[in-house]
Amino acid sequence: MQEILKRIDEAKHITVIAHMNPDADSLGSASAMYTHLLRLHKKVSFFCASKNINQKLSFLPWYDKIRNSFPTSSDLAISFDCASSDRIGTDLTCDLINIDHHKSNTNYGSLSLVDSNCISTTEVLYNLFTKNEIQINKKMATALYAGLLEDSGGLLGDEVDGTTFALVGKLIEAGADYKTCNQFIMKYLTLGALRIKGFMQTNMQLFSEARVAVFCVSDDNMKKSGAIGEDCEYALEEALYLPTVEVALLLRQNSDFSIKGSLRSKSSLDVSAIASNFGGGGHHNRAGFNIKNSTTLESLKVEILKLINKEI
Ligand SMILES: [Mn+2]
Repeated sequence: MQEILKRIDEAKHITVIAHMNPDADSLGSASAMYTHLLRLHKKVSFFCASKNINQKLSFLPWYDKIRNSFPTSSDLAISFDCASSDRIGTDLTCDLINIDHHKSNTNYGSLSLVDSNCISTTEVLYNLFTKNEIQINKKMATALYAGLLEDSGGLLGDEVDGTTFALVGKLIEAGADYKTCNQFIMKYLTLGALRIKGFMQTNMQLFSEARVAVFCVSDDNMKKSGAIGEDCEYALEEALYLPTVEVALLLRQNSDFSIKGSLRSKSSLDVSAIASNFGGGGHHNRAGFNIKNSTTLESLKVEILKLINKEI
């Protein structure tokens, strides 16, 4: 931790990085650090390789500063919530610090701060700040709470315990605008998100005595609904509400015909192990992967179902 603060102290132009298709945890962590770095009078940039960033996160401080080109004059970069360096979406030449909470983190970068006991990367960052007597202001508290809220599944996830609620209390004490976070992250849906959710629920397939739910979404389905990738997660996660369903799988085709896979589990099945077969990773109950070579949704589905069936 001391080494991280020392590198920050020495750097002149620092770029905070959120992963591609960023969620509230990645953006919230980067946003909180951005605020802190400005207080240190550093030159700061906010990078995310994705062009279309979820509008529901537009309430986060410094959202309007996010750029998809990496600044050449940056001498230090800090990535947040990126389990592997390819989640960054660009090759870096400057020094890199990796702050994360994924068990599967590959410890890339010249310095890593990875704590898989934390529910969110914002919790890792909260600990870094408080252990080093760095004061958390309102903007930082809001951004940190946003990541905690999303990664804990709206504080309903299995890994939520008293420590989580204690942290919520501390962030609210520090001035977190939790009502805005709750509204935007938990209750905001675009028309595209609603339409793709309805499509996915209608076309959900069940396998293995309804213990496995599968969704296949083509690029055409995405275009017709007007949804973005993250919008497919609502139906995926709600499939676990069915008492019999232990694992849910989503295979979504991108416009370049690559395939994004997402997995959710509510049983002992570790979906990050399944995702690692395809070069991905994540958490025990939440994981993903990307496949670039040309394979069909159908053949990939069959292959993954075989792997899942071996484990359940
Ligand atoms: Mn996270």
